[in-house]
Amino acid sequence: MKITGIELRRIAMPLVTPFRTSFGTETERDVLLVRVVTPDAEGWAECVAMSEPLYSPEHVDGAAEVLRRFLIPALPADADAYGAGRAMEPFKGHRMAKAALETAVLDARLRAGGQSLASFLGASADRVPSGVSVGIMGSVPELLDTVGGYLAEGYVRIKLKIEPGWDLEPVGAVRERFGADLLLQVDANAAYTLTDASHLARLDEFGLLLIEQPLANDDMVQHAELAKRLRTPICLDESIDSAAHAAAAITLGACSIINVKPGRIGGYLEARRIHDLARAHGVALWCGGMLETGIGRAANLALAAMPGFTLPGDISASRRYYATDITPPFELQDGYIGVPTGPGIGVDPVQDVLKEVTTATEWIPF
Ligand code: OSB
Ligand code: MG
Repeated sequence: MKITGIELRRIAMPLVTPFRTSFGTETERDVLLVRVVTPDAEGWAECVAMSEPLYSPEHVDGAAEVLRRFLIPALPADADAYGAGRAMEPFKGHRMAKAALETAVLDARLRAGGQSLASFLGASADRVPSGVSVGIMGSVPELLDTVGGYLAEGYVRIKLKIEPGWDLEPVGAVRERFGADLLLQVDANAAYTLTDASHLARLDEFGLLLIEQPLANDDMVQHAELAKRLRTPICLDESIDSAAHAAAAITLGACSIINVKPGRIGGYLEARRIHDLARAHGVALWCGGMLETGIGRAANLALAAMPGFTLPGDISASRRYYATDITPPFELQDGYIGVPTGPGIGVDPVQDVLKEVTTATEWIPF
C-alpha cells in the first residue's frame, strides 16, 4: 500500500528529574516523532536526536530539516523498510534522522501485515531485565538515596554517569553501600583521554560490569590501547555508528561489549546486523536508551528481546523519565519490562496526551 503522507510532530516532554551527564543537563526532552500514513496502517517512530549536538553530531532541528528536505522526498511511496534504507543510503550520516523514517515505515508495514516488531527481529524473550542510568548528582549522599530508591523499585542493574571529578568516590560509595552483588557499571560519555588510563584503572577494584565510552567517539585505536590497561571491560556507545564500525571495533580490540542504540546506528535493520556480527564474535550486547518516550521504548524492547542481548539494558519504566508518557506507561515487574506483542511496535500514542505535549506538526503529502 502506498504511503499517502508523513507527519513530523514535535513534542516537549518534561523529565521527572534533571538528567546530568558529562556533556550536559537535560530537563526537558524535545522529541521529533515521525508518523507514516498508508491506507491500511499508520507507522510511528521517535527520532533520538537531542536538542543540541553534544552527545552526537545530530540535533533535533537538523534531523527534521534533513527528513523534510532530503530523506522523505527520496522515499518511494511503495517502499518497505529495506527500500527506505536503500533510498536514504546516498545521503551521508544523519543516522538518527534515517532511523526514525525507516522505523516508521517498518512499523506501518508490520502493522499492515499483523506482525510484531519483536517477531520480525527474531526476538526470543517475552520480557527483558531492566537497568537504570543514574545521572551525575550534586553530592554522594544524594546519589546513594537515588540509587537506593531505584533498587527498591526493583531495577536489576545500575549505571552511574561519571566524569573527571565524579568517578572513584561516587562509584566506591555505591559499591560500598549496596554490596558486591550489585550489577554496577559506569558511563563517561567520552569525558576522558588516554592520558587518564592509570586513573581509570583505579575503577578496576570496584568490580564493574563495564566502563562505557571512556574516550572520544573517534578514539577507536585509543580505546584498544586503554582496553589493554584496564581489567574493567570496555563498552562502546558513541563510537559505534554502524555495523562497519562495530566490525572495526571488534577487530581492533577496542571493546568487548557494545551498547546498541538503534537511533544512533540508523535503525533496527542495522541493529540486527550488529546483533548477528557481535553474536558470531562472542561480543556481548545490551540495548541503550536516549530518554525515549513510549514510542521509542516499545521498539527498543523488541530489540532487547533478541538472544544476543545478554546484559540488562537502559530500558527503564516510563515513570523513571516522564510523569505522563505519550503511550500507556511501561511498568517494571520484578525487575523486568514486558515486550509488546501487538502488530508493529505494539503501542499507540494516547491522543489526548499527545495533543497536550505537541509543539508543532507538519504534514508532507506524497
Ligand atoms: O550515553 O547512554 C547514554 C541518555 C541520553 C544520551 C546518552 C545516554 C543516555 C543515557 C540514558 O544513559 C539512557 C536511558 O535511560 O534512556
Ligand atoms: Mg552511553
